[in-house]
Amino acid sequence: MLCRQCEETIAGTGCVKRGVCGKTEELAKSQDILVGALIELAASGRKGDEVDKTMVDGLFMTLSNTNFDRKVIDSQTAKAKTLVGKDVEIRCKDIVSLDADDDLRSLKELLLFGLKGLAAYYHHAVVLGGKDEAVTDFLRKAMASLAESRTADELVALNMECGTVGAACLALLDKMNTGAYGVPEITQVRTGVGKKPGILITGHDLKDLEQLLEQTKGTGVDVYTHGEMLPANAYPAFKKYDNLVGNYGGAWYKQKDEFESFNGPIIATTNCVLIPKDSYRDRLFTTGTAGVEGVKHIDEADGKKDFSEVIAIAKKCSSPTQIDDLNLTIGFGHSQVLALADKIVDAVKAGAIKRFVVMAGCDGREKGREYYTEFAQSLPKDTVILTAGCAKYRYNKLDLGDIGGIPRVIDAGQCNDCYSLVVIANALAQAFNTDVNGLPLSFNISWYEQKAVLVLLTLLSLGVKDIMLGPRLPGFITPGILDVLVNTFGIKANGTVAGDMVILKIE
Ligand code: SF4
Ligand code: SF3
Repeated sequence: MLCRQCEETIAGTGCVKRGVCGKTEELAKSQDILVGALIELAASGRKGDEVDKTMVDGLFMTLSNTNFDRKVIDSQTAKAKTLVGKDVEIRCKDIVSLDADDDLRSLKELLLFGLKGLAAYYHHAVVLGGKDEAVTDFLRKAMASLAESRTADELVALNMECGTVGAACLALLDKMNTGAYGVPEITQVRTGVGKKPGILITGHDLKDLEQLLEQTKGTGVDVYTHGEMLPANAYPAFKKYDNLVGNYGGAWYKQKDEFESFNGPIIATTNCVLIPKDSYRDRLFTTGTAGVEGVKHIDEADGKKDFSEVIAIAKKCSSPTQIDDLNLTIGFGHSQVLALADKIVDAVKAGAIKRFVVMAGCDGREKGREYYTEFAQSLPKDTVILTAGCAKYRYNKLDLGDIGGIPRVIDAGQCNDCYSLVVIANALAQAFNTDVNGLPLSFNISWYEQKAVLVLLTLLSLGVKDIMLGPRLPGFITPGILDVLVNTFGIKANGTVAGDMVILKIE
């Protein structure tokens, strides 16, 4: 195996025997074959809802920390092959075989990983009834291009198009989320625990949360959010449930400890799910594209998921062991921030806010990521952090205060809500009659998986320059392609983990 699609890949170059994530050689092979089959499906020219669903689900399943169940991956491959209509010979049996030339291969990997992120975000929108043929048309076109001979210029253009389509997809997702559950409101979320038994729900899928809240109503079982589900607490549709009592724990990589101490069942709706410890394996459930071999999976039937088994287990469990008891302020989607826009613009004009720093993206387990906590702490007091994604867990429990009532950490939500950051940045640019690069705005993005690759391509396609990317540059980027990223977009590596630190200084 050679997998280097995430930031934690071994030595920054590639997992070869077993993934840091726990992926085995056999599973990696199955996933490569699935990606190959999806490329063949795209190249076959077939279209239609079934083709698109197979493509979107299949790509999402191969995202880091999403599906560790080889049977599920192999059956998705079989679906793709059936749709192609013949026993296809899969040309791309592993990612490295995409191209002989290192730079071309690097650009194809960048595209493939961006497409995985795009498929994942599109999946979230589709769950809520969203549809945009521009996304699925592009997915098919770009997947097919991976098996073709393309020049570097053509591949750069496809990567930029991936970012542009990504922006449209994130806008669609924003529309679906707010259409279904209302506009997020500024909300205080408690992290302490109650005395009742609880169910912990993690991942990004809001529809799963909705169904769980409905089914746990009046059962005496509380529901807590974890990881990327934290922002759900800000939606009006979920605030009306008394049984949604707060958020438990932190980012995905802490789940092995936090799922254990939660004491009750856990539902993993999407990435990031880890291979569980035995201590909580029996009370872990997956659903949707998430999966772990030997862990129960809850399927959808007629648009509904039945969580009764989870609720029955919860009733027999003790209440969660408290980790901390804080209040987190969340819910700064673009509507809330735009409502505060005049106040923010006045604060900038008066010199009370000197700079905004986008610290969005992913969290991860490496020690070097403490940099993000230290960075947030050391920022001058007249600086405001804009965030989305699980990166926020590095500093959202610090009390960084406010500037004249404007909090110094403006949390727009999940990585799925990165669209809000784009809307906010554009609104600021308009207010100051400049473009995003002309604002007192810096980007210090931390990445882990392929949704972050898509968000990065989206920012580049929108013309954002001088992004600081860390804690380490992608292992699939060759020196030649890095030169292109540095020269064209001013990308900088903070290299916190690799040790070659270029620290972003905000003064
Ligand atoms: Fe390694 Fe990341 Fe691939 Fe897992 S997803 S095998 S950690 S590169
Ligand atoms: Fe986090 Fe996986 Fe990326 Fe959604 S949950 S941001 S790492």
